[in-house]
Amino acid sequence: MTFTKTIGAALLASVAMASAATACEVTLRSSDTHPDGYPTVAAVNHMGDLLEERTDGRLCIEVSHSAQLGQEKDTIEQTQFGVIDMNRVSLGPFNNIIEETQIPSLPYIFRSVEHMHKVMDGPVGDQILEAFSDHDLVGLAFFDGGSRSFYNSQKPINSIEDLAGLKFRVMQSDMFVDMVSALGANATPMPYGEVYSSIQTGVIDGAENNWPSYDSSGHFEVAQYYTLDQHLIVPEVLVMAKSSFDKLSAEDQEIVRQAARDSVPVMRELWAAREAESEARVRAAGVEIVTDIDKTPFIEAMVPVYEKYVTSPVLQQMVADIQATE
Ligand code: GTR
Repeated sequence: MTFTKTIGAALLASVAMASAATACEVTLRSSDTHPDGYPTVAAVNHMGDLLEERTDGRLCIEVSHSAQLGQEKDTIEQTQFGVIDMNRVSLGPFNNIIEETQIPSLPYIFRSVEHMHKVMDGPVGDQILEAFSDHDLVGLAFFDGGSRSFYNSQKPINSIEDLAGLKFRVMQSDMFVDMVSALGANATPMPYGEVYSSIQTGVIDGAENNWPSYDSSGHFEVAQYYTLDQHLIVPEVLVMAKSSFDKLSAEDQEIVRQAARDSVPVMRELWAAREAESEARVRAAGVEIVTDIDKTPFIEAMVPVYEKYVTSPVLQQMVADIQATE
């Protein structure tokens, strides 16, 4: 009897599991370069839970984390082709493809993270999300990426002069190459996944990123000098392949958009907690951190970058709108 009951229970459980697995009519595969548990991955998983709930399990999301589907630049192309349904990436690798994404990626464009939230939650954010539609993508939501600062394996950076001659990896964006050159250093664009070994082998001296990425990538192990110059506050974005989006009914499309929007406050909370955790972890690991850096020469050095990239009236208006946002 007990035996039969056990088998019965096991069978029921496997039937339940099978039906749970097959209940999703559509499973959207979403890419992320970060490991499981990272705030961006957790936020897209949360969005997936909302989708399942709101469509009675018809729509699901499966996040392929840890760059399982490739490095960001390649996964962007695959998303444009519809091979990948969704993608959570930084705006940086979009800079060379969609010029509107350059504006919130400009160095020192935001006065603070709060300023960035205000802008990206408002009309400029909507304008950028809209710009994805000319590139076979649907812009769904912006996530936090904190502020990015330089780290390297050679020496502490106490002033802009200390950057001279050092070689830094940047995301694959021409604007970031020019940003580093304008600061007097050398830039090498390279995929995120190659940075650790490139620092270790001396191909580059360092890179630049936020606390959680500096921590989770392990870059702090090979580049122990981190200077909080905070040159970038680049938002991250969640996009969907237009071809995958177009397969959904108008009602489901709206559910997807809303679930993405609803994941944003959750992401922001997870992000703030993770920033504090990561900072504590790398400080405990003995990283040397320079916090009192004079940012004025850094900001002044960015004038030629703005001149080169903020060219059309549309882009100039976006910059003016951002600066006017209180
Ligand atoms: C991280 C960001 C990633 C990726 C990475 C990089 O902060 O979350 O999407 O862009 O930086 O530097 O490539």
